Amino acid sequence: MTLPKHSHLDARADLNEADVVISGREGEAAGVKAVLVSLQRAWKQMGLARTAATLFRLNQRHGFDCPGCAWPEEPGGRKLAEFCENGAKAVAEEATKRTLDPEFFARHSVADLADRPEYWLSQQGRITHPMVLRPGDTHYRPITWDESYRVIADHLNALDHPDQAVFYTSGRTSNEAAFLYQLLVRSFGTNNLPDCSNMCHESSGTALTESIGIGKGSVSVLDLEHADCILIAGQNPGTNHPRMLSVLEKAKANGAKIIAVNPLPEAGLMRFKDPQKVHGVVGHGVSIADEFVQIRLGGDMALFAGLGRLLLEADEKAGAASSVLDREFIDAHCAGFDEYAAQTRAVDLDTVTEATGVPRAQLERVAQMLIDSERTVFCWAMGLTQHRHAVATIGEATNVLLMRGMIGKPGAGVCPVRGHSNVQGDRTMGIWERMPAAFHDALDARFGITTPRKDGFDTVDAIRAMRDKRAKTFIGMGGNFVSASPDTEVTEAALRGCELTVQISTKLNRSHVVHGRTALILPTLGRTDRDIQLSGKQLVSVEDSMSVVHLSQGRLRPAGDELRSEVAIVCQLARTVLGADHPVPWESFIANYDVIRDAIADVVPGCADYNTKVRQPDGFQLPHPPRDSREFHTATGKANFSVNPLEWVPVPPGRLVLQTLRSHDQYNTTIYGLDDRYRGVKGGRRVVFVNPTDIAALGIHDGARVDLVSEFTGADGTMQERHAKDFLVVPFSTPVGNAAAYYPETNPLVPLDHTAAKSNTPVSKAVVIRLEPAAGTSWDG
Ligand SMILES: Nc1nc2c(c(=O)[nH]1)N[C@H]1C(S)=C(S)[C@@H](COP(=O)(O)OP(=O)(O)OC[C@H]3O[C@@H](n4cnc5c(=O)[nH]c(N)nc54)[C@H](O)[C@@H]3O)O[C@H]1N2
Ligand SMILES: Nc1nc2c(c(=O)[nH]1)N[C@H]1C(S)=C(S)[C@@H](COP(=O)(O)OP(=O)(O)OC[C@H]3O[C@@H](n4cnc5c(=O)[nH]c(N)nc54)[C@H](O)[C@@H]3O)O[C@H]1N2
Ligand SMILES: [Mo]
Repeated sequence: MTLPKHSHLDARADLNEADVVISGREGEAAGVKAVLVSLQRAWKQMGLARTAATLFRLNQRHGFDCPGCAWPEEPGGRKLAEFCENGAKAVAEEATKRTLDPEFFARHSVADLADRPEYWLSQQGRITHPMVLRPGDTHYRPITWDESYRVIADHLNALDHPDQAVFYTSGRTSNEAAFLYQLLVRSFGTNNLPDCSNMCHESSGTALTESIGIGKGSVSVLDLEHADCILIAGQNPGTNHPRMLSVLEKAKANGAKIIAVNPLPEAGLMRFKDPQKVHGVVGHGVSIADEFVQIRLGGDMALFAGLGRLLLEADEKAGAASSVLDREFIDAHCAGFDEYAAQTRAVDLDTVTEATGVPRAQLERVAQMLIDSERTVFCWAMGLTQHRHAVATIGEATNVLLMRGMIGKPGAGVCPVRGHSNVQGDRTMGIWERMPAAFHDALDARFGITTPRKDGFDTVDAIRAMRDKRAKTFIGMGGNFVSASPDTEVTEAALRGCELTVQISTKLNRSHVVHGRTALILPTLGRTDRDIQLSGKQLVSVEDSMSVVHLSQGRLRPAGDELRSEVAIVCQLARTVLGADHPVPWESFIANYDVIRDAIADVVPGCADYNTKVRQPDGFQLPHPPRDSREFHTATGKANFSVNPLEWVPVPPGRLVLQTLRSHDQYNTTIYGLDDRYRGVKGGRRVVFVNPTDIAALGIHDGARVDLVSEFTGADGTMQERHAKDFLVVPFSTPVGNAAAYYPETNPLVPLDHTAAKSNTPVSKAVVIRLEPAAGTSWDG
């Protein structure tokens, strides 16, 4: 396979990456440096007045919800500025004063833009006008809103079947817009609602639904603060959920022990300085992890199975009076324990050591910490969800909690830490290709419509459908489908094969320049922008990672008069596509978002009285039967122990297993800058972190320039190769055989068909690669 010349996939296009510098890593996360870095960014993008107007309203009761991540605000007295470096960067990125108007598009052809790196695209500013690219055109041109709705309606209504259209959602969309968007899509006649969650926490939802009957976390911030043991696996909170660190610090002050399970010694897991506190400005900060378990990629299932075995053994040893297992809980609330215990007693601890790389003594220490703890929380993110055996891994982690009765009591439970600020809310509102029948029934009854019941496409299936021309229209409600999805070349070809691609966006990204025959860009308001409709200023609502729903209100002057709210875009599009006699009162929704919330109250479980409850000072928490009353709405009516054959990720000889992850200076596909302070990288992103032992074994040296070649055996048994060119080798503390490099530069290496069992999530954390000398170099060059 030869890689076509794509300069956006090449190393040095426009970026001066030759200047990348590897220096000392910062000893701790956050601290005063974080405040300085974020203020610099904020001033540069927003200027003084907007900086003052935004950073102080971040996550405040009358402010807007931070578009950074889904970590909850602390209830009750919120700090004056719930400050976080990466939250501030996310705001600066959205509230930037830079704008990107029709003249910009007249200056830059689409071919020119397609040659630019993602970083450059995202730095150009907020999009100000609806733009169209007609077949044969070289440049996007302005178009009126009415005309753009007409173009979309003409395409959609000309399809042979509604299932030929794909409606993607990213996780920043408000509850109100998400509810209306799925209503539009289902009214049109399809469940093709793939979302970023398919690539993110889908494995958590699948596993938890099987185990405890609901796919959401069971803890709140207070539970974490009062836990006495918190295990954090596959998550880098210092970069991706920085506000979690102050909660961990509080938990530690209350006596909690923290176990970090990660292949990398991530700065935020090791040391933390709270920028809100005096010791954050002086001194060395708090060390976070009491136990750092440096696990091999994909070793977590074996880790939890090994811990399960040690707990069972300890229970037997303690005899009749043992409190290691919570027998009462198991007997009253669980199913499948005997089968689980039988399998787990037979787990071979040498296999566990081989799969995890964790020494037996440490495994025993961690088991003892779990035994000693009365209140345990497990937190996790992409390090667990993006593996072939992700669902089984999360099931195995949940087993360990169930054994000890750690669900549905204060200070204990499961905590999948969500990514996008409203990804959980979007799901609650019906953004899912497989909503349960009861949800459809409620929609149908409320609006007098008949929604289709056949499951729709998730992200991977949507790419396959577009690739095979079974789908012809792509509409994206936010996000960057082209760059976030696996197998970049395949995904790009899939999008280019569409008749129409539409991106409803705040900022330019690669999905605007890799397009269908006709393409539209529709500029929309973000979280920080004020939203004024006929009835006055509008509020929207969002749900955080802990099921708390609350309001968000932006206050900034939008980047131009032509921007529309996501709600307005959906409703006007719906009217044009579905016609004047469609029974849903679309116009009434635009004028006053309370009307949308009244509909949500009638349709979405747990949302009765939505308009009132969401206006309570800290919003309201959605029901969660295991958390609230130890009820488990599973097939057995109980919490299920899951039993699966043990899987891990061996490293083939001469190869490395690569994880693709985030730097400290990006938000998913939006690149803020080229530094990764906490990992000691400055000025470039095409680096691959490799253990020094592997560097020596492969006969290369620090700073060698290499191509990454992924190897994957397809369903037909043939070996496929994929290439990503020109990366700099950086020695790093990662387990032998395991490497790491940044997403999205490495997405071309992730095979579309390599997905997690049951959740179909792309396996972004275990890509088998080999290293080859980059063009113009040799192994000693
Ligand atoms: N600033 C900022 N904030 C963000 C985002 C962002 O890009 N920038 N993205 C948001 C989104 S959408 C999400 S989903 C979250 C993502 O938050 P994270 O899940 O923290 O993101 P990743 O960078 O993918 O990091 C994965 C972590 O898991 C570890 N890991 C990888 N493989 C394994 C494994 O097999 N086992 C174990 N135990 N650990 C492993 C990695 O070393 C790394 O520390 O963050 C959200 N918040
Ligand atoms: N290899 C690899 N691939 C991955 C991952 C990985 O770890 N490794 N992580 C996966 C994960 S966890 C996720 S969540 C996905 C992320 O996938 P996406 O959510 O699709 O990607 P983002 O980069 O977050 O999308 C950014 C774009 O959203 C638009 N946007 C921002 N704010 C708004 C808004 O308020 N409204 C609208 N309409 N648009 C807005 C902007 O135009 C911006 O360019 O990527 C996945 N892909
Ligand atoms: Mo995510």
